[in-house]
Amino acid sequence: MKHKKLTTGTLVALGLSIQSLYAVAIAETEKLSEPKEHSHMHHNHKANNKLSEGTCGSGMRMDMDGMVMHENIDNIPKDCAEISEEITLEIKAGVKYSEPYPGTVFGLDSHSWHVKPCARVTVKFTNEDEIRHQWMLHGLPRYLYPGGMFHIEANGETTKTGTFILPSSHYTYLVHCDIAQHMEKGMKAQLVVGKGRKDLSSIPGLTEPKFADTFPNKTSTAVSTFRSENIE
Ligand SMILES: [Cu+2]
Repeated sequence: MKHKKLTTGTLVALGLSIQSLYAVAIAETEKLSEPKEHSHMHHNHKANNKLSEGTCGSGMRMDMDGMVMHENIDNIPKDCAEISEEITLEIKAGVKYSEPYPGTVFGLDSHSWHVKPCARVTVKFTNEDEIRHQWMLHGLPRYLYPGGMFHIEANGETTKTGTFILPSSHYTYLVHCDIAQHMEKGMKAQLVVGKGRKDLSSIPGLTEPKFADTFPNKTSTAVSTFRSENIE
């Protein structure tokens, strides 16, 4: 078997792909494990692990079914005296949930959730489609959540569960699926904490889009013009 030599560039690419295309990264890693030179491969594995820790932080779990990123089970935000409530949100994602909302393709069984400030929230995210979907929350304190983000990804028909703890502020957080066009086509939601802020725009079933698509129907005009010119 031909052995592929790893360069720094390859390792960097591998590290980056863990964030975006982790499935490819896993496939690559498995391929890299095949060669028999154990000492050499061990070295590469260590380098790769270091790189992914540096890129993604410590709170990351990943397997073939998907991942949970920036999970926080027991680190209470500094502005919270204690956990206010333990809440589990069971959330379903899939094409079928877009049906009530014309113009959307993807959806969630609910697009708005309410929890208390300082709540410990466990999200049980079930993807009912064969493609990837994500439940990505933005705006969390960055000293606890790198990039202010908590993220679950479910790769195909599977359930992924992850936990995070909210700070004390009353706020309305953006939740979306970051896969190309999924948010624009319906996978946009909000997590309302306490009194929240203003509802976000373009939440299916809740708020109007900021820039609505219009689908003018020219057929009726064309038909009447045709009729007046050719029949009457
Ligand atoms: Cu999606």
